Amino acid sequence: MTLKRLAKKIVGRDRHSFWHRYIYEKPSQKWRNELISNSRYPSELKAYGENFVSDGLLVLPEFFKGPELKALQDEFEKLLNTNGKECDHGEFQIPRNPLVNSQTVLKAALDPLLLDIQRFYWGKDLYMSDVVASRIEPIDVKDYGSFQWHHDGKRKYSKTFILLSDLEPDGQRTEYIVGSHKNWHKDWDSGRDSRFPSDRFEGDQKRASITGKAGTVAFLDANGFHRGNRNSTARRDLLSVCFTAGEMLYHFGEIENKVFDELSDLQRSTIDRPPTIWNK
Ligand SMILES: O=C(O)CCC(=O)C(=O)O
Ligand SMILES: [Fe+2]
Repeated sequence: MTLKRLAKKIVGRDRHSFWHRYIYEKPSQKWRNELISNSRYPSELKAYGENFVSDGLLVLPEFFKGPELKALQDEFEKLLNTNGKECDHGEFQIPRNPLVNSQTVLKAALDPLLLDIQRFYWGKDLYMSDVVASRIEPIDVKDYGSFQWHHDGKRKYSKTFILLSDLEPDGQRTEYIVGSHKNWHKDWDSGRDSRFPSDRFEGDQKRASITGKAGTVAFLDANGFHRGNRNSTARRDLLSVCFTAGEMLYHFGEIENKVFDELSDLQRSTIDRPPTIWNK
């Protein structure tokens, strides 16, 4: 067997090949230790970071509160009114370009502690790959798209979710199978291979939900099994910030100088990527 065929046998039909996982993604413990020793919140960062690494999911209740939360909610409402696009089934999305041109959004998305938790997870420098915001109205619909069990088909790919509305345990929540971020999905080529029937994780002890008051922040690795839920309980407003160390970068379009100028060096290097590695 040739080396190429052997590699194919190991990694399946994965067009990203194992280089992605073992070279782009491999965390460095030394790098993590330095991150902690340079942090203003070393003990929190270590505890949160280790939790995220072991579970693939971490929830920080009411991280944003008071005026900071109100500013973020007002900005979401404003951007939804000016730039929101209606999708199917009472779903509205704000595209990435207006989001990356909002100082209020970037301040929260790249908050120093939240960013460091993501950096700890990857154990190396990373990029903000994408940012999306959505409102889902309370509607009962059959499972579709991300509202069915799936993984994102990108291998390791982490997200920071910022809840902008209260989300009850029976609400339009995201569910996650704790620990499933370590899975190696051997055969997937299309969205279809990465989606699963609704009863796939029924009764699973490791099934957890992202819920809480507005301002709650959750971290998840979308390589793990997860799903959104649609039902008629209450509206959900969500800001979702995506991170990667190497591949899967989405084109933000122009970022205005006045927005860029307000950022720290670390925040700038997180959103500013060489054009050659843009994915879309
Ligand atoms: O909307 C949701 O709760 C699910 C979102 C999702 O699957 C994702 O961001 O990867
Ligand atoms: Fe997903």
